[in-house]
Amino acid sequence: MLTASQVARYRHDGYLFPFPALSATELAQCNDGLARFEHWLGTPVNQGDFRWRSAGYVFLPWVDALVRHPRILDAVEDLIGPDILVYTATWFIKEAHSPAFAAWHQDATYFGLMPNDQHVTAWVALTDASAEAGCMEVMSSKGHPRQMHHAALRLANSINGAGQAIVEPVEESGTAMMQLQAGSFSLHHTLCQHRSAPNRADHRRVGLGISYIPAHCRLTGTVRMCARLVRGENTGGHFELKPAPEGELHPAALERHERVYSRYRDNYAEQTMAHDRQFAALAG
Ligand SMILES: O=C(O)CCC(=O)C(=O)O
Repeated sequence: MLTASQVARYRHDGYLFPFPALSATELAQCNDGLARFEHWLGTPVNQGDFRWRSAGYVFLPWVDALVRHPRILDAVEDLIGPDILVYTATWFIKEAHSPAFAAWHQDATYFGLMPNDQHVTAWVALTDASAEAGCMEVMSSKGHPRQMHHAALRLANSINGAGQAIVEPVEESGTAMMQLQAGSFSLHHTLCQHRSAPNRADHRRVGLGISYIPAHCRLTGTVRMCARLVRGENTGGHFELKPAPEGELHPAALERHERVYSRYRDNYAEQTMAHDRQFAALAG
């Protein structure tokens, strides 16, 4: 699906967009599904417990269908090969006129994946993500992606779990606003620096960030993470694979999600400390 020049651009810049994915019917099904989910939660996803932002494909069949969408997987396959796992998927929702934002960061920082340059995020817009609505802003890696020093600052109103930010000088050049229409998606590399501003629009900005990795990836930490095989073969066998949900909010699937989420949290906490140690050693 991607042309050779698109793949070359991704390798150089670390991002690509926009790509149409969902039909009008599929988009409506996703937005209806999100409304049912939030009705069940009794609160918008972004105002509920953090666990509900994560790995919705474990207990919601329509999210499972979304992370397996052929148009998205075809593009991802062109970047990371035919054997594909979903490492996690995260809701990134900003209410209309809300202060939610993301500081400059790189997704690789607290994931603990090896190799650390294979993970790609497909960010799927379920409503328009314009600059006014706080779409992602990305910075070109200019052909030299590298892991930068972050701190889990717990920044107020951060859309990212650890409220993390890059804490070394960021040279802001070669940036782009990844504006997306509802139903389309962008791709960004795990070492791509990105951020997003508050939503100043009159509508809710809804996105799902789907983290794809090649099945040969492993983890550097001690936690055996869960993953969902979405295409090809489980060539590495380093993750505990999770099946499709039995049904929407099925008790067995919800129980499985607790395990998936707690492993995710444990790994994230371990990796946060590992990142701090790695950069303290470099400084010292
Ligand atoms: O949705 C946003 O504004 C930020 C998303 C993000 O940080 C990501 O997809 O990695």
